Amino acid sequence: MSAEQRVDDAMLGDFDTAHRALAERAREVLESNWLGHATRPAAGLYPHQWSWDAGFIAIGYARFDTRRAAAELRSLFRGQWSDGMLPHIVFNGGGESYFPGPDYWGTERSPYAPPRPRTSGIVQPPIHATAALRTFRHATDRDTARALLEELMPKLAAWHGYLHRERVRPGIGLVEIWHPWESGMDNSPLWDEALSRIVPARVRDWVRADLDHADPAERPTDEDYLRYLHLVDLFRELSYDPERIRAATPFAVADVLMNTLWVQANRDLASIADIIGADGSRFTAWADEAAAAMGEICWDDTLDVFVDFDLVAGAPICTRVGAAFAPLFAGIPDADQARRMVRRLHDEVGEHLGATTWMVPSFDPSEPGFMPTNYWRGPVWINVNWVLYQGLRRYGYHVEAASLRASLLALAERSGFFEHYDPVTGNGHGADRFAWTAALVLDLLFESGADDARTA
Ligand code: 2M8
Repeated sequence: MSAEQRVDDAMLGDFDTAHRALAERAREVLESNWLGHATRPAAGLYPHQWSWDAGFIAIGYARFDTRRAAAELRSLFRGQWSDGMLPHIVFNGGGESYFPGPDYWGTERSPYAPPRPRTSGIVQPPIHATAALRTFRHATDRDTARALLEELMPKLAAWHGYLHRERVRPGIGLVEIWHPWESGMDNSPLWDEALSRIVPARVRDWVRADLDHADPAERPTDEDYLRYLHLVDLFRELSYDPERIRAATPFAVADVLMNTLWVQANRDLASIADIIGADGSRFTAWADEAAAAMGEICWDDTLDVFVDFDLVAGAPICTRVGAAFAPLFAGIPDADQARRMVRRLHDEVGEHLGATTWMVPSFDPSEPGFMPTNYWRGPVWINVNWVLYQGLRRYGYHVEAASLRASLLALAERSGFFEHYDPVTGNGHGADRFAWTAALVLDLLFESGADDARTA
């Protein structure tokens, strides 16, 4: 690594030697995934730019390189559609193999899709305003960061406008997803029942590029993929018209993690508006609306967590996933609910994984379908745990937060920067040198662990 690629010593402040080395390795992982205009999640498996990955990656860059964080977000918004939709993949022009690629998506059928860059036709969780605000807050050069906020404000407003206009049904107040890929937690057990109602697509001659790069036992099954493709085929036939999709989709879920990030992103967009002297009152109203709806629709008084709601079945999805604890991040639970959630976390994580760790796995280890190395059906993911860490701090659970941070840093130190980790062994699985893992480890390193301990 060249001298200028090393994380600046001054920026590493009080890091001890081990953490300094970890930060340099994380920085190097990000650098190796930098494509010149954006950061791919990982070589081979994910060669393009993904939407919520870009947000998490920008949060990491924000700690040491404002311009790189800005470039990451700017690059993603080059793929924004004219109706405000921010697609979940912005494809590179280079023809790297990924399935389904731009030809399969066929988004040129929509009058809103840009001709270039080519994109997918669905969304991912809206972490972008949060990433932009953190880029400003951590910037050493506030003028550059303020210019970024001014540039992004109309684009973020259009993105949130799309979500509120097209994804919030009147009388519900929650953003809905129309595809498991929109949640970011692709093969989570959350979707099993809803997907079982979907007829697998009859696609001929398809080749899953992901299986060239990953162990099939750690990926969704072909049956899952054919159902994912059924939904893509339907959306393409409907020319990606949100009104027609809303009326026809067999999959519509108000997801807890999506709505948590939506609430916080609206609060953060209101703060951005404040900083640049614009009116952000509608974003505050949207945050309040969704937070109240989560309290009414998603709080489960028996499980002591928030659960998803299947809008097609008209029923809650009482599946115990790690993301159920996410609402702490956005200040959604009241103090009593938060206390009950933390107690539940203690029982679930402590009992099954040992009292020394607070890392939350993607699926409850006591469930029969728990699979410790299969993607979103058990492994620990750093982004969900980063969300939980912020939430624990927000509610004053500083001891738990400090313990979670220490566990996450120890995991990366021991096993490297993997896409996900076996919660029982701590071994890394999925893609190695995974960008958001490196970015969020960097962010956690810059958080002052000493502050957690002091305020405990
Ligand atoms: C995974 O999803 C993509 C489809 O969008 C895939 O499996 O090909 C998910 O883990 C998702 O959350 C993530 O954004 C993406 C890229 O890291 O990979």
